[in-house]
Amino acid sequence: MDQSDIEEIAELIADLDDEAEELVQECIDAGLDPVEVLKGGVVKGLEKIGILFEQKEYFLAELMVGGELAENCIKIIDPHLPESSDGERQGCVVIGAVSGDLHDIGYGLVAKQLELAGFEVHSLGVNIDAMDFIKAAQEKGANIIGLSAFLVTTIPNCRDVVNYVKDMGLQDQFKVIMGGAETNQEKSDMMGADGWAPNAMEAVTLCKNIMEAHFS
Ligand code: B12
Repeated sequence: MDQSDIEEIAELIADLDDEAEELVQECIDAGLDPVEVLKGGVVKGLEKIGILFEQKEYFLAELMVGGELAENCIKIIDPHLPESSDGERQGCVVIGAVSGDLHDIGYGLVAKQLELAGFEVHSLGVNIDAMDFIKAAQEKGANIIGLSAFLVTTIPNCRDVVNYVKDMGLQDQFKVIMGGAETNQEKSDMMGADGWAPNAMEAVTLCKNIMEAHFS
């Protein structure tokens, strides 16, 4: 088993072939790096599906099948992801997909990595109203509110959360971060967020930096 099998996982996912699940299991059993199986295999496969959707070769039904297949593969990889915690509690994060957005695979990976890095994480789900992020952050005593947005139409909804935090004078209590396909640092700055990360690994670094700069 080697890199070519990881590439094959991406191909199988893009073809919506559930043999991807077996190959993921085989790669994990053979001791291949689970992070590489996730990134180079599963996430790559979803990227390919996104491209086929853009090219109008795939439609909503294919996106749904692909999303489900990827989720099943992630369940196999999940228990093998390396822990990067030094044992100390790092801080508390509430995270979810903003109002109108149903994409939960990306933020699910961020939540998982944050947990493995020692953060207390509360996943709120998808299609979460701006005020519900604030309520959950208050209830859970969170330091960081994580917003996930995958659609050009839902990215602007991140601004509502940022505005509530400001209007309610909670800027010192909660820092707001965002991420998701179609987001970038520039859009995050435009929304007034305190930080942005392109992937789960960098989201952990971002949250650690925020904890050090604002809550230590
Ligand atoms: C699977 C999928 C779906 C599935 C989602 C299933 C699920 N359970 O999540 C379903 C079928 C529901 C779906 C629906 C739709 N989708 Co869709 N979908 C995708 C697809 C193929 C993969 C998304 C994914 O999960 N990727 C895997 C993760 C791991 O990706 P990732 O971005 O690398 O994740 C990392 C970062 O984003 C970051 N991150 C994520 N969240 C956060 C949060 C924080 C705080 C931080 C710091 C970081 C962070 O960390 C993640 C982990 O490393 C993408 C294509 C793409 N290129 O993204 C389209 C895509 C996002 N969808 C798209 C569209 C258009 C739709 C629909 C509107 C289609 C339709 N006609 O109905 C609907 C909208 C539904 C809704 N209201 O949300 C478009 C969006 C285009 C745009 N410009 O807005 C895309 C880009 C496809 C395309 N190329 O056109 N979709």
